Amino acid sequence: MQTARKVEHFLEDPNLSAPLRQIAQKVFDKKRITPEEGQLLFEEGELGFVGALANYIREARHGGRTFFNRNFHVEPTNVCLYTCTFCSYSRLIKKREEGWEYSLQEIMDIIKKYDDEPVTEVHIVGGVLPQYDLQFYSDLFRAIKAHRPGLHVKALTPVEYHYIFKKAKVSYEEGMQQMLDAGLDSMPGGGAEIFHPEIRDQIAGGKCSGEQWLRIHEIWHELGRRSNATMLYGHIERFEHRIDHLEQLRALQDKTGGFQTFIPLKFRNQGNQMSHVPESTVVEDLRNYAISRIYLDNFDHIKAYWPMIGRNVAQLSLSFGVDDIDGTIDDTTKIYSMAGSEEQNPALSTRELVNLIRAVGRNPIERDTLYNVVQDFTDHVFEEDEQFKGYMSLPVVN
Ligand code: V47
Ligand code: SF4
Repeated sequence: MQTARKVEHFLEDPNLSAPLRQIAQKVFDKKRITPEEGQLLFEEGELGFVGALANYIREARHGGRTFFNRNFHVEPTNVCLYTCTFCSYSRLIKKREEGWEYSLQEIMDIIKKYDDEPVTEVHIVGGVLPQYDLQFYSDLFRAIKAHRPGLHVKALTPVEYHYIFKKAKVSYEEGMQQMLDAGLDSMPGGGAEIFHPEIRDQIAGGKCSGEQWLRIHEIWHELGRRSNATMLYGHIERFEHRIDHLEQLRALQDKTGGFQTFIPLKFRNQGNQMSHVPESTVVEDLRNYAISRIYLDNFDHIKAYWPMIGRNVAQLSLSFGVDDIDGTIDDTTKIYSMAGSEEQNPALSTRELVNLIRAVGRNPIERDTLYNVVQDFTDHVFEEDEQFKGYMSLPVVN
């Protein structure tokens, strides 16, 4: 295996420092690296080095398989009472009259538009406003399940849950049970940002703490359900904050095993309060994917969210530890295009996505939200008249 030979080469490389060689040995032996070693990778690990280690792990786990799913996003509102400095939905940025606030019926009308589409998941998340409370979301999830029982509802984050449970005066445990009963299937990874209070207090506008975010996921996992995790990087955080974040996710995953995929989110600097903060380079984005893959040895998947980093970097990421690409999308949400992503109209048909993955020598596999294989597109021949509109979802806030 070529990727293994590359790692073996590092074990003998006199130009590498002893601590970096030791990390390569650990990766080769499938052993866990420590927080100090993670910090060292961020400080000294060159792209070629961390990339080869991450690719070795990725290929050992998944070979060339690259997962994607067909989903669409619904954002009930793009106005928010919180003041996250990186977000274009924040009340400091968005005046209420500039936004939308959909009723339950309007959301159902959006969902019904996909009735004839081969989508398997709806991803629901948006700003936080008082009318979107526990009752509203319980009614919404029930209405979706009544209309299309097979559609997987991946909805809301601890940011909303913390807010709506507090407002309804129910405990996290009671609240998550009510969501489960109403039809919630899984939780997306948003709202994590950076857990460490030194950074979170400056950027996260008074929303739930890192501890609360982790606790709500833990309770959800204890109910036997799955969720994702994200990290918003490349702004005012330092490497030690990224390691702290990854370490807390790894520790919770040891406890519950409930996380499915980790999605690093590159900070985009337009249309928000942090426009003066420069964005990370592509080299740093790829290093961050790779080090995340190396560090999170108990996560099955690392996902690239292509609307945010662009198609070319998404293709590159598949050689730096990423095995999962989100998703197939409709241009219905705006937060990343508003935040400065080069993908201003991020629609990608299933055929385009499959070709994007194949073009870099990987095997496209359509999955459902829980990573059951829906269809292997490796050798699929698209018919001329085959209409796969498959939509990719755009962001989500929180
Ligand atoms: O938590 C907001 C981020 C996240 C900006 O679980 C920004 O499958 C960069 O979590 N620059 C929401 N990022 C998106 C999200 C997500 C996306 C795709 C798939 C899944 C999943 C989850 O978007 C927020 C926040 O970290 N965000 N503004 C910005 N200016
Ligand atoms: Fe609101 Fe989420 Fe934006 Fe923060 S990131 S302002 S909680 S929508």
